[in-house]
Amino acid sequence: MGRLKGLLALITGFLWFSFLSFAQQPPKLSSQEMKRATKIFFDRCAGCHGMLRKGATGPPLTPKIMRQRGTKYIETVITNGTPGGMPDWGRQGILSKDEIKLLAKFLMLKPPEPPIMSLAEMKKWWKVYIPPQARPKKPQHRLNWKNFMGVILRDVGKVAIIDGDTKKLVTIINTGFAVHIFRASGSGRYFLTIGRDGKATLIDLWLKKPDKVAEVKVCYDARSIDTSKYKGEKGDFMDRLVIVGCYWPPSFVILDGKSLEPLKIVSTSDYTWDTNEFVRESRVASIVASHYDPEWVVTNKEVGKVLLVNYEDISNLRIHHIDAERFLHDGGWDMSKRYFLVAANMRNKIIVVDTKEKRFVAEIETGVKPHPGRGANFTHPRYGPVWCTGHLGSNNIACIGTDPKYHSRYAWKMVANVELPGAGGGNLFIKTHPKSPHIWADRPLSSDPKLQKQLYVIDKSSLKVIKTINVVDELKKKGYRNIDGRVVHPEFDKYGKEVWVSVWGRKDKPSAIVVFDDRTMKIKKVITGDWVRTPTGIFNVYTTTKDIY
Ligand code: DHE
Repeated sequence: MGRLKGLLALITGFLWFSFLSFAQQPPKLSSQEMKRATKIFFDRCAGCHGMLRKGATGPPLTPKIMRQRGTKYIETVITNGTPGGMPDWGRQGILSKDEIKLLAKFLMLKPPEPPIMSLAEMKKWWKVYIPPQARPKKPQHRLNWKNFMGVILRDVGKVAIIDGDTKKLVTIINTGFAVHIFRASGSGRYFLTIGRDGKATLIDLWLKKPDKVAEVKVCYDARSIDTSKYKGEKGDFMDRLVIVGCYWPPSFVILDGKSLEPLKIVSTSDYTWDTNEFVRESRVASIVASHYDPEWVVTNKEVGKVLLVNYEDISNLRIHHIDAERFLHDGGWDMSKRYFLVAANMRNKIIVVDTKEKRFVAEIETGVKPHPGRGANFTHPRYGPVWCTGHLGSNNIACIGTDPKYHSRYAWKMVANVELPGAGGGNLFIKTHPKSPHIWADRPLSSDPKLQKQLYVIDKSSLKVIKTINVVDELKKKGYRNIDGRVVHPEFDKYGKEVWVSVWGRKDKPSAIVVFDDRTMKIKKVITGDWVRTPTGIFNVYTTTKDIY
């Protein structure tokens, strides 16, 4: 009996050994295939899994894990997605069968080490189209520029500026590959954009026809940008500096605010806050600019630290490191702009940092993969000031009390949990305005194609969803039969009366930007035309400048 057992163990061991040796055979790719696969991976996968594939918002995809899974399994996942938030690239028709096969093989191999960029290399990309001294001293048009809306036309490498008062297109500006966000300078005069390709542009809204006055590429992969907003006893820094947060190389870069000349690179490779392990690819996620201190709040994603970067003297840069949680993603200010709340989305938590006392305050579990955008602030009759977030993985909008002084019972506790109708998560952004009784929420990442097109209006006092709007169906009723896509990023106008939203359609078809009346919740205007291609984020100058959300 004992001998038989021994023999069986030997055979099982041999079979496992043969299986593993077989599973670990790396495929061969020609240099051209490698180049093509690297580009696809960069465009579609690196944002969530990291260039070095160590994982963040998405799981790690190291060659060891991938070879154990096998190419067939990987192809299935890339084609069909997962309930955890992985997009169904194949089913959506974004990646072809051929590309999926190539990617699956690529993932079996060691990731190529991406290049680094020096200040001198950045300067080769740097262009000033109109030097600061040649720019106008006052606006050269009579439009209400503080109510301009910047709209990202993602896949055509452009942004549009639309006049919020008249809803007319002011101009379209070439910006480069897949702009991610707009931010406004402290004075509001300049709009800044950052592309996934690390290219930043500075747009002067005072020109007769607003246009970019400077641009520069400071990394190969980026998601965030902000400016210096502080003006007070410690100096006037309004519009003087810009910061770009990079995914690769993992770093942030400080630039001159009026010319975008790159001034300083700071690496964010660091040790995890808890286990003290070194992470080469620890990337910069969200950045906000303080209104009360010459300081940026910078989130160091993979190591889970919040950095308070004092920009008073960039040659003697002071950085305060606050241990928080992994992996930090998007976040925003509470109503007082003293506390910064940010998602640690792989731990299902919101982290609170006090920028006045420069310390960690609390962590709150809110739902599956919180995704606040910048969040939504309002004063509730019972709980006082609250800040809310939506979730990628669960269908709830959670609100947290943010006033430890006068509403201490509720501070840093989840005081409300509003359920969105329909199963699953998929919410990306929520937005409100102090003058509005509502919070608006989208759901573009739902796996249900019907829910991807819906908007939800939540009443701030009852904390209930009072209306569900299928935007694409509403457009059809109005005769816009060809407009289709995911509905994304609600944004209020300056006055809190309108809510603008993008219908994120296909690149080869015109789509629409839809303006709702906030009070009646009905469509007020449909902005469409051949130029409206793949609209995503929409940003109002006034609310972005003042951080009203
Ligand atoms: Fe975003 C904000 C990262 C996918 C549109 N996105 C942010 C921020 C980060 C981030 C770190 C916060 C910036 C800040 O406040 O300084 N986004 C990422 C990713 O890593 C991710 C998950 C995957 C990727 O490969 O990029 C990703 N984001 C998307 C999209 O697919 C969206 C919908 C369209 C697009 O551009 O690809 C998208 N992200 C946005 C928008 C904001 C944003 C519109 C700003 C929200 C705001 O109101 O401030």
